[in-house]
Amino acid sequence: MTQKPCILFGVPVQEGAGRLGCDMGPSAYRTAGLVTELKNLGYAVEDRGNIAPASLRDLRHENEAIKALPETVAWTEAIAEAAYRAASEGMPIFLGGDHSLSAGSMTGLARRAAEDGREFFVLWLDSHPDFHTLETTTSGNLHGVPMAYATGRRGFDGYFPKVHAPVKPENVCMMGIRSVDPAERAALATTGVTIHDMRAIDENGVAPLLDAFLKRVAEADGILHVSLDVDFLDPGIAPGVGTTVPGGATFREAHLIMEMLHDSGLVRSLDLVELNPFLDERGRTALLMVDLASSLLGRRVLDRPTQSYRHTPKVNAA
Ligand code: 4U7
Ligand code: MN
Ligand code: MN
Ligand code: MN
Repeated sequence: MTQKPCILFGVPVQEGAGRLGCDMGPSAYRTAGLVTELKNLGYAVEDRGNIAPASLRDLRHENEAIKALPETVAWTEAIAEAAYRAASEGMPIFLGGDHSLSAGSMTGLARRAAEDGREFFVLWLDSHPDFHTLETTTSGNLHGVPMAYATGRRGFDGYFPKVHAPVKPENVCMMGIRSVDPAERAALATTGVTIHDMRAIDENGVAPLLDAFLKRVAEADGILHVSLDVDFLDPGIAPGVGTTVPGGATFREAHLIMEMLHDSGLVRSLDLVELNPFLDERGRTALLMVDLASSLLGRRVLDRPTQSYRHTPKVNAA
């Protein structure tokens, strides 16, 4: 098999979330059989174990709401480095851990893409945009800031690691959004981020919305990172998360997105974040997330690709 390996990293960061328990996420994914699933799909799998944070620095910010700034910064450093290195070796899959991990994964991956001369895109599947800066967060939970940091919004300098290659807001597509704070709403209105909130999904279905984005990625000959927050899913099917928001994606909406992503051939990396096994019910959320990852990596019921949404990145312009 000439395919590049799936490279798994456990990222037991939990300091970014409002409650404890996300540190058990990597174990839950392993217990739910992720490695076996990927091997059954024909991939070589390298589980590189859990990442450890870099050393802590004494950091204080004038926004007193902020929690665990030194810890989150230390994790971001270590994750970005791992992402940067692994991106040229295979398909990195980050097993969270809370969503602050994506501050590291996105910046490390974007740096590698920039050095390789590839246009970097992100599909953000979440009920939240996670677009707060260190100034605007009122909860102080830093799992609410990674997209602002990775797109190079102001105010992270001097605290978080330097962003070598900011993600272009116009290369970001968010789906499933249904909980946005006022400061995030204002900031998003002035950026080029594409946002398909739950209403857009209700009105259109996921397929045409995702198809339009995948076409853009393919036309730019880009590479795609997928960041999947458990709370993208409806809490009825995915209770194992600290921040449940009603009215989320259904089982089939989520799977269809994964199936289309697989058929696109564009995905190079994946974050699975915010799973809190302490809040789960008999592992069902962990199992569902593993199921979704399998769909993204090519599992299908019948040997029938979703032809109408198939994108072959073009080699030569017509
Ligand atoms: B997650 C929130 F106030 N916006 O800042 C905040 F609604 O990674 C939620 O998407 C952040 O789960 C959620 O605390 C972060 C809140
Ligand atoms: Mn999130
Ligand atoms: Mn969320
Ligand atoms: Mn959350």
